[in-house]
Amino acid sequence: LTLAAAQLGPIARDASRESVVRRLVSLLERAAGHGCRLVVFPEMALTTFFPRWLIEDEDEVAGFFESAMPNAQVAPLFETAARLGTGFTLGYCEQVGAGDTMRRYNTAILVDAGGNIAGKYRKVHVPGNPEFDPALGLQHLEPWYFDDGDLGFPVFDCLDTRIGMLICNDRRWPEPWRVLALQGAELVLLGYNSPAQLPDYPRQNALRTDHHQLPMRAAAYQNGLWIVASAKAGHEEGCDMMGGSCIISPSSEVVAVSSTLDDELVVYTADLGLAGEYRDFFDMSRCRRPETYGLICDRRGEGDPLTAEEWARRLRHPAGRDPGT
Ligand code: ING
Repeated sequence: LTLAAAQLGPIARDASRESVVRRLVSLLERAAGHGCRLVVFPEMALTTFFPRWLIEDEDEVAGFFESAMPNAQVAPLFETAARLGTGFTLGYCEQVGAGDTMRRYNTAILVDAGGNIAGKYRKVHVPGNPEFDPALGLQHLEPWYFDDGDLGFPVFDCLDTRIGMLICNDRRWPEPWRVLALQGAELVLLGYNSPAQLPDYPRQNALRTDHHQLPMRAAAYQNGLWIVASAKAGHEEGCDMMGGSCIISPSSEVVAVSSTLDDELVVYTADLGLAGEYRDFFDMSRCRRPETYGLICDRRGEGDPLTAEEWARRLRHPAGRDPGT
């Protein structure tokens, strides 16, 4: 399956949807010219990364959200996909309802080669601070704007493969990848907006690219997944955003990577069979021991060590086994 990460350069705060959609259509057409069947656009691909500001003008905030998808402004993208037979994933800001029951999500959709929406994911790990904090060098106010995703980590059968989607910060956590793999995903598509520097964590700055690639390389290997990760990159409204859009093989290798901080295609023809080969190597259904992993679901964060008795209680009746006999 020939895949592309369609990296985007910066999007200005006042950029019109029409101008952004023209860039996306151009990338989709170029990708189809390379034989791509599936193109991955970044997180929040229709707008600037506005959670870097606390915007009090509700009209401006509402202007960053889509309350219907597709809609008239993004229609050219869907028409291009159908005409070329090339699917895509698109990150955007989703508004559901209005007034007291309104919900807002950081969302990605999967659009199939016929130009129809085949799946939706809403970001689960919404990072940053819930309120403006003057002590911080960098505001990252996603929880101010977005509700936590409420669709779980669904998978979709599309283009003769099984696909999951994740968004940006999700990639840094091991759990979502495993939950997708446990449903047979072999390809995970992810968009991101990651600051190139973290003024509040300066010791991480030299490791930004490692901290981007490392969890995805590990996830690809440990779960037998192909991963396509697509950046919103470059100098956007005074903030430097990482590039490094890449395609990662289940072997853990970064097989293709972007070289600019602007609109750029990263293309690779993936052997999907490799996902199964690594899955067979680990043989999860034989070797995983979910009865020993319970703390992962019982606890959100760190707590007291379990005593030997508590471990024994947890392991007394593991599914299908009785160590006492
Ligand atoms: N961006 C960030 C990321 O994980 C983040 C999250 C928050 C980074 C606070 C630094 C500081 O790369 C997104 N869009 O999730």
